[in-house]
Amino acid sequence: MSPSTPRPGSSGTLITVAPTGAEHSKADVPNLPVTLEELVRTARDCERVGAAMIHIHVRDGAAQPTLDLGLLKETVAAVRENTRLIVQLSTGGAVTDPESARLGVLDAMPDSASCTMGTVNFGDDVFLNRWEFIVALHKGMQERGIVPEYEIFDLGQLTALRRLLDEHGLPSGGHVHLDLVMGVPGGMPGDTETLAAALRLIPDGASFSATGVGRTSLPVLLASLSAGGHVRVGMEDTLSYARGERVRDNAQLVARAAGLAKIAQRPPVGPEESRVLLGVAS
Ligand code: KMH
Ligand code: ZN
Repeated sequence: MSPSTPRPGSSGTLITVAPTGAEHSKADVPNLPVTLEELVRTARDCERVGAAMIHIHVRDGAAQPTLDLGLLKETVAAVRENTRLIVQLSTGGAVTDPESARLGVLDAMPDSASCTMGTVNFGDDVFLNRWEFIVALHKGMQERGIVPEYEIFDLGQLTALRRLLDEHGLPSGGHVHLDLVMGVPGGMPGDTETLAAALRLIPDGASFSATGVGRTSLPVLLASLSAGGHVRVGMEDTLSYARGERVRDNAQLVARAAGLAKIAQRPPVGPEESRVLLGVAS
């Protein structure tokens, strides 16, 4: 399969919204959705303008990142009640979260969960993902029927993904989907050349999306659309809509991605079609 050929089922574009993340503070970013009510409203708004999946980090009552299992379960239930979006929980959490709590996220039984494929410098911090931990996440998802999204912060992590699949088999659902997270200071740059280089290393038959952090958001979005990929947007990854203009809300970013996907003749696909694409049970 040529790298620029849209992969199976990807004649349309799956848009994921990552609305919150673990890095921004509510004090600095007042429009960041942090409460359950704000998150549900965001999920509905983003579904309305073209998102099919939501990548969730939750916050506690003080708006701090948390992996509290009760809150995660409540969040999964609330988003399912109010939308048809595919619910993906982050197992990346914050850089300070212990492995045990990150593995515990799987007990909230989301449709999908992230699985980062290696350690990366993350600005001034280190986002630690040991091999044994990656294997534990992969197996934990196989056992629970959760569909992973493999998060790729650097090119060598695609080699690690091949090793994981060779040694431990296909994920639940039988389909491999990954997300290129580009432009993190310490990871791969967010540009077209690097995205093209990544395509050579993506396992055959896998689908991919891409997200560009900060000012790489638009170049990565356009490069991924042109390469037959899907896209992730949201305030986890960027707070700037245009030069000198802050993001109003997550739906603004999703609406722009949906518009560009239509222009690219690869319009947004809804949650049902995206479930088929990713192998997520309905
Ligand atoms: N918050 C970052 C340290 C993920 O969600 O899986 C990791 C992250 C990746 O956001
Ligand atoms: Zn995340």
